[in-house]
Amino acid sequence: MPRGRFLSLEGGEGAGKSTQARALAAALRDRGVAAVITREPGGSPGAEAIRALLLEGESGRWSARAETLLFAAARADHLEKVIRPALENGCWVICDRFVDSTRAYQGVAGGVADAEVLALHAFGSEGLLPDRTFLLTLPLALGAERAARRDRGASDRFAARESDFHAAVGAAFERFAEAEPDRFRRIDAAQPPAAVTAAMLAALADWLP
Ligand code: Z5A
Repeated sequence: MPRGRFLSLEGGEGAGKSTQARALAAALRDRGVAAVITREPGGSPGAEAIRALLLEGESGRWSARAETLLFAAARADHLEKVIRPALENGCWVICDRFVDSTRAYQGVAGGVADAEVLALHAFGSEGLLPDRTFLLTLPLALGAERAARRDRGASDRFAARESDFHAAVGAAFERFAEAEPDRFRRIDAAQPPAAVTAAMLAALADWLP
């Protein structure tokens, strides 16, 4: 059985990653591709337990180093229990955030060196990277507005951070995309949802049946 494709969606808050993960999975299934949607932090029972530790509580509850370790531990469990088995069964995996989020949030915006994040990823998750990563781009203010409308004032430890932090995250993602053009595809996420999904499908045309 051929291994499935591993796709990740990245971007700042409110970019539409969860919306597009669902839409992309439906579009792939329509084309006869078995697709599994999952997310980070979380995706397996153990990683979902770590997700609660990471997202709840005071903004300063964990240092960036402690967060890096927690995200890496959650990812190791998620990969072992969900992502790898699905890929080995021939399913395509659509993951809402993956290691590039740790590189952007804890790394560039949080001050942890990229080499340290990648060393932990090598240990915890054998350095596995997605086959293709969609970077959903849109102006920070529009993303914050969408997320605020969805969350009606409630925000987690990350969404509550200052706009400088979110700007650093956005700039980091742009740099990663520039550095790895074979893996990344930039998608304009300010378009209507159906146009965003169509752009992602077009960027998968080389692999679609
Ligand atoms: N984090 C980290 O620091 N390090 C890591 O390694 C990882 C994560 C893996 C997880 O939060 C937080 O953890 C995250 C980074 C950090 N925090 N931040 N910021 P989460 O899992 O709760 O949520 P998220 O990943 O941050 O999701 P999000 O960015 O808030 O949302 P989204 O998935 O990108 O967007 P959405 O929910 O699909 O859409 C938002 C709203 O906009 C919703 O009402 C939609 O109906 C609407 N929408 C979506 N698309 C459109 C379009 N195209 N037009 C108009 N409206 C739209």
